[in-house]
Amino acid sequence: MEWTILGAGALGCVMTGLLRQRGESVALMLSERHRGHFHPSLELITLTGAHQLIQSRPRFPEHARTVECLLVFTKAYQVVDALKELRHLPASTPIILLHNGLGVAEKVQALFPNNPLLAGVSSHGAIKERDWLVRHTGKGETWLGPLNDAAKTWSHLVKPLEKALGHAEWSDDIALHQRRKLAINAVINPLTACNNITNGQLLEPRFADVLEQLSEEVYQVMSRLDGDKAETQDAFRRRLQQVIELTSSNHSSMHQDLAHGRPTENEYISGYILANAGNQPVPVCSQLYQEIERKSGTAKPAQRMQ
Ligand code: KPL
Repeated sequence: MEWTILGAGALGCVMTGLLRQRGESVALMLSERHRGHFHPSLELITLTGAHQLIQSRPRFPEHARTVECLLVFTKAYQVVDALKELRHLPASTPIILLHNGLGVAEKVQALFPNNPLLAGVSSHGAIKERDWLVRHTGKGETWLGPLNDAAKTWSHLVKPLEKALGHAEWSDDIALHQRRKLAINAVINPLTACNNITNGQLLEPRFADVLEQLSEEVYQVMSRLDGDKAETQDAFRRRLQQVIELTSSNHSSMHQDLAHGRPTENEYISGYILANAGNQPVPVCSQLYQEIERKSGTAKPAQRMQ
């Protein structure tokens, strides 16, 4: 089976490299802006600092009919437009969404009602140094699971992913993993983006109060959504602290998006918290949401596609 990667950003390219290193067949689905410019050799800087040239097959939307398994690594706000280009995707082809945040899957399900729809949650670290040069910055976990009934028979996909990534596991409740990741992103991403800091700088005493207040707001909203599967507040704090420490030298994806004048995933991260807050006051989350919206107001729609 051939994997097709949609979204040649940092994580999409690192995954391409890791799968190719294990002998998997991988195609990269490219957009119009790459036509005629594609450099077929992707360069991957591994965790040990080695540079490796990675070969993958370039594909364009007219090849959608031949896609066997689609891994979607585009940003949350790009997913629907990118998938609309692939309307000839066979109905049997599984679509695996790996973006940050929530609120996209429902739209994809409406576009492709018969396809197996899955979500993936990955904590691998990746940085795009420039086009076709990516650095793998951290090994993480990868979870995969079904978002509709048709996807329930696709658990065998984790085997090759586990070989390539070190860890990959199937979860029948992938939505819980997505919400847990979103809770972390809803704290780290807007705070680092608004304050122009690395993830690790969040542990400086000057951010202690705002970090505590935002964590509390996010925990209260998300734990209500998780119901009896909710983690304790202490467990959430420990997990947050661990992610901050593990990614301390990273700039969060939202920080990078703002810094490069790109649109952000604000709507799908902080926007999701606001939309699900009900009667619970979320003043810090709301203020950060507005600040990100204001700061990213200059990002042009034309920059939305990778
Ligand atoms: O997922 C991330 C992101 O930046 O989007 C974290 C975990 C915060 C790492 O930077």
